[in-house]
Order: sequence, then structure tokens, then C-alpha cells
Amino acid sequence: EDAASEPATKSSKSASDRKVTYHQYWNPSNKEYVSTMGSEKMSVVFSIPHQPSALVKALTPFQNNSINLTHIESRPLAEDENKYKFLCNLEICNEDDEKRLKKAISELKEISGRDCVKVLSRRDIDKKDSESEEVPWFPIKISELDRFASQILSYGSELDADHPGFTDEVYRKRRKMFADIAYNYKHGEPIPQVEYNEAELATWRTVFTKLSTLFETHACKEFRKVWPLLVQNCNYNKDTIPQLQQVSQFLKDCTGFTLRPVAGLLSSRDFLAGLAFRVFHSTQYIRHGANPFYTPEPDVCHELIGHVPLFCDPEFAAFSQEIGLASLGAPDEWIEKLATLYWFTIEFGVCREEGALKAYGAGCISSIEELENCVSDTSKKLPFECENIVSTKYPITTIQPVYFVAPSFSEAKRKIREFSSQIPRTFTVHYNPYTQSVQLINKR
Ligand code: HBI
Ligand code: FE
Repeated sequence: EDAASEPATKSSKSASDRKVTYHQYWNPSNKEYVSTMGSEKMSVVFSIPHQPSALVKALTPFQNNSINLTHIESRPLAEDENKYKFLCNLEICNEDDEKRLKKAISELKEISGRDCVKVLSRRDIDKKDSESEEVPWFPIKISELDRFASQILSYGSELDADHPGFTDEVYRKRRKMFADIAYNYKHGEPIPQVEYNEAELATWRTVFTKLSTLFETHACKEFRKVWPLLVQNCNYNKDTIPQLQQVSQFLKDCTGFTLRPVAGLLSSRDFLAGLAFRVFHSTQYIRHGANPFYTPEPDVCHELIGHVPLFCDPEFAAFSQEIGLASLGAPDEWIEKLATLYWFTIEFGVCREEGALKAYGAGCISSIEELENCVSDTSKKLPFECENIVSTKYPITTIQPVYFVAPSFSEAKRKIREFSSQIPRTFTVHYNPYTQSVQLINKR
């Protein structure tokens, strides 16, 4: 029954033979399943009337279904002063937990209304039933990305107990400041400038200095080409954390990509939708200085050093937008596939240059360990086939065991376009760069 928890057998089973749940992934080199974590974190966000006992009522579904909450937080609702929004964090450990959670969610929806409840998780557990023909909401014009600001997996300022900055009051205050910038940001505004403090600058200096030693030998040519321009134009150096606004302007001049500040992790659906409009959601805070070479979440080092240089390349920008356009209105199963494509390209992609392997994925470029691992023989390299990529499980907190070697970015874009033509949608999506909006054209 619970196939996921029995020990992996080293037989000839392939990744698709077995049901893999939670933090298990298929390691193709050892042909076995590896478990990375015991539980999966999720958040439930719901809005309820701003009046006594509304919260007690909204929490009864969790009580009735024995769901253990780990954190709860409230905010007034910008759109409606008569309502309050609550975020609850929880962890699920097995399928029984998930079953009870789903029941609690549907009860909560009865209480506060279907549209007032949202589940935020890496896997979309709050799926619509497959008979439902309803197309999930998606932004049509770039300004509608404002809707995502409050829908983040954790509220940015509230750190988990296992976060390196959990007990650091100063760090927590800073995180709240960064979260507020992102929370209040509206499309078209300049991104507020931030004066980074000494501790933050010291962390940047450590990371920047160490990573810089490997770029010449390990990073792809697109990265190496734009890096000196970022140094010249955007204050990329060991003593300055570049300002998002200045970087965004530079990116815009290169490829039309822009940055939007974000307070934490967005759902895959929301995050990918940004790419459709050539918008990259970027964090602005920096990791905690206790451990400069480890961060449990994206931070400004990862975004500015890992992601930004590649978005300056026209072919890479077009490739990235293609994944975003494919995601708009796609069913949940397809969002998961596209998120996996994102992972093995934009995050952990490698390519070949005159026979030698080079890194282009941001997760590789912003980590020493990954930079070394991704071009060495210790990790497995597979050819770039969308069908194979999307059925590959990957670890999110440890070094990657497998990489897919991309052909040129334009060829990768062609492959993604061909692959995503299978997405069951009644429309095709075209991007109009003049109006920064998508046009939907009915199929048939
Ligand atoms: N949210 N803010 C933010 N930054 C990311 O890099 C990010 C995200 N949400 C999902 C995500 N990345 C990917 O892992 C894919 O699920 C798309
Ligand atoms: Fe990233």
C-alpha cells in the first residue's frame, strides 16, 4: 500500500514504475530512490471577516481533521478593509496527513468561500478534479502580476526554527523590511533602493570573491560575455551589493527582461507566469552570514550572480519566456512538468562548448560545490529530451545527481515549444511586446 516508505529495491524498476511521494527522488546512477526529507512544508492562506470569533471558526477544520499547524500569521487585506488574511504553515509527513489536509481544506472552503482559500506548496495538492473544465486564472497583462505579491509560500519575515537567522533579531527585522518592500511593490514603480548593512556586505563579499574564481573556467560563454558589462554598468564588485532597480534597467536594455521584488517563494504557477512577460521575481534580502555558502531559499546572491547574467542573453531570454508562456492556463500536471524543465535548465542547466561542459543554470553558477559537481564526472549527464526531463525527480536541498546537457538555447526553445504543444488548452498564447500582454487565439 505505502510503496513510498518501503526500502528501495535495486531491481530494474524505472522511475515511472513506482509511485514516488514527498521528498523522494530517483537517482539514475545508483538506480534507487533517495529520501531527502521526512516532511513537506505547506501554507494555507485564507481571508475571513474582520470580526470576533471568525478565526476560531476558520480553524475548526484543522482541529476536526487533526492537522498540526506550525505557524500562524495575520495581515489586513489591502483590497477589503472588512477582511483579514491569515497564513498558516504546516507540515505533512505521509499520505494520511495529506488526505486529512485535503478534507480540512474543503471544509474551510465551505466556511470562508472557495475563492478565499489558497494552498501554497511545491506540489499543487489543492488540485481541481480532472473533469472540471475550468481554466486556472492567469495574468493577461504585465500589471496583473501585482496579484502575486501576497501569495508567497512563507511570509518572508517569519523564519522557520531551522533557518540560520531564526534567533538573530537584527536579521529578522531586516527581513521584515525587505518583505514589506516586495509586499507593497506595484508594477511600473522603481524598485526601492536599499542600503545594505556591514554584516550583509560582508556576506556578499565572501560569496562574490569565492565564486569569481571559478567563472572563467566553469561558466558558459554567455555568462562570461556579460559579466564585465555588469561590473562596468551595475556595480558588480566584491564591495557593493548591486541595486535591483539599476540591474533591472540594464536587463531591460539587453533583452526586455525586468526584475520585480518578491518576499519569498512563489508557487510554481505564479513564478512561471512572470517569465511569460519577461519578468523575473527576485528576492532582495541576503542569506544569513553565519553560513555564507548555504541558503535554504533564494537570496540576492543567487539572483544577481546566478540568474541575471543569463537573462541578459537574447536566446536565453527567449527560451525562458517560452516556458512562461507554456504555463499560462495550463493544468496542474503540466505546471509540474514545466517546473521540472525550469529546474533542469534555468536553475541547473549545463551545456557543451567545444567539447567541454560549462554551467549556465543559476543554481550551478551561484554555488561552488555545484559549479564543480556539474562539470565533473561525479555527476551523471543525459541528453536534452523534454519527455525524459519531466519524469526525473530531483533533490532540492542537496547536490544534483544528474544534469541534462542543453543544445543551443534556440534549439532548446524549439524543443520546449514542440513539447508544450501537447498541453491541453483550447487556445494558443501569443505575446505582444508592444502592450506587454498576451493574446489568446482560439484553437480549431
Ligand atoms: N519563487 N521567489 C521565487 N523564486 C524562485 O526561484 C522560485 C519560486 N517559486 C518556484 C520556483 N522558483 C521553481 O522551483 C519552480 O517551481 C518554477
Ligand atoms: Fe533560482
